[in-house]
Amino acid sequence: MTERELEELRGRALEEIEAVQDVKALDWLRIKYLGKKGLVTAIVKNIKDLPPDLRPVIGRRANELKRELEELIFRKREDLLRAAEDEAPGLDLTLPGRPYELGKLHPITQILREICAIFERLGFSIARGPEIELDYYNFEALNIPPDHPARDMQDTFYFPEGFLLRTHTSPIQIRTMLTRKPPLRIIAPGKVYRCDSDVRHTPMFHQIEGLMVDRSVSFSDLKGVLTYFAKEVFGTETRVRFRPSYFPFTEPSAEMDIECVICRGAGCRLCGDTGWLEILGAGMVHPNVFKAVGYDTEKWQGFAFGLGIERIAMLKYGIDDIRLFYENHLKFLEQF
Ligand code: 2U9
Repeated sequence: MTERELEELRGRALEEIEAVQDVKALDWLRIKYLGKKGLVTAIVKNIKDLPPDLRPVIGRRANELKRELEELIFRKREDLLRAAEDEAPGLDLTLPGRPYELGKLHPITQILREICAIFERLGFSIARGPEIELDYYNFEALNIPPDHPARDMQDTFYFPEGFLLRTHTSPIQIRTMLTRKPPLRIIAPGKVYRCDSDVRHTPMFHQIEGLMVDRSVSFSDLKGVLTYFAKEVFGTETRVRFRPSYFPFTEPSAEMDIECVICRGAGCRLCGDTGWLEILGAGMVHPNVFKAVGYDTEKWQGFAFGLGIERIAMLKYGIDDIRLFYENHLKFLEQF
């Protein structure tokens, strides 16, 4: 091996590296020159066989060449990889965006708002109150003393010191009457709690109650307002009827039925062959309730009503299991 031969080898290597077009071919070149049996490697290995006077100069040149080729191959590899990247299809900004699902309100919230809007059109305003209530506002002020049988049907979760989870939204009306003078027209929507659990009952459900107090409010006002409400929710063709009933906080009391949404009065499984579905309770506010809030029963009269939102939603949409509202299955919720 002479210095000239070494220079020729360098020239060929540089040319070949320069000409190479892809990483794989470059790898083969690296093996050809710098691999275990590579051309440059062989020179370095065989230095000991050269005449002693040539050894230092050829040894140095061969090592320089090895480093030069290593460096060159490394750079060439980077260039080839970058070029391949530039050619690859990149981000196409003209592609249409990926669609995403818009969220929507829970069906119970939708119906709750729809019903509130109906009563707002009749001049009622929305009132709210706490879900953790005092026994006094939830029961006593509503003419339900501690030994009253109505307490049995409205069992709930009790906290110490007279607090409980409200069993209806009626305490909202009590609180409103204690802080406002009549006349008033209010709607009290919200969550309520009872010790009940089956296909028609969940331990938490939603109610809307209403209260109208004025100098001369009669049972016919009650009938007019609630008939309008039923026709707005279930359609103007829907017939209604009132039946006598009992609630501790109203006297007289009634329940309102609508014509069955399935059989339209003919009789079917949903309405138990009666042709009618019960949708709410109502009545004229009991004098004891007015007394509890300090309203003069000689001057003021009022009607009140209460309904369960889940029940209305189930009848309106033909849902047969109340628990579906709280299982969070998107297939169910997406339908509303
Ligand atoms: C005050 C005075 C009177 C609210 C009323 C009903 C009749 C009624 C039930 C319907 C189905 C509850 O959700 S449900 O289980 N409610 O039948 N509620 S009268 O009467 C009041 C409320 C507040 C101060």
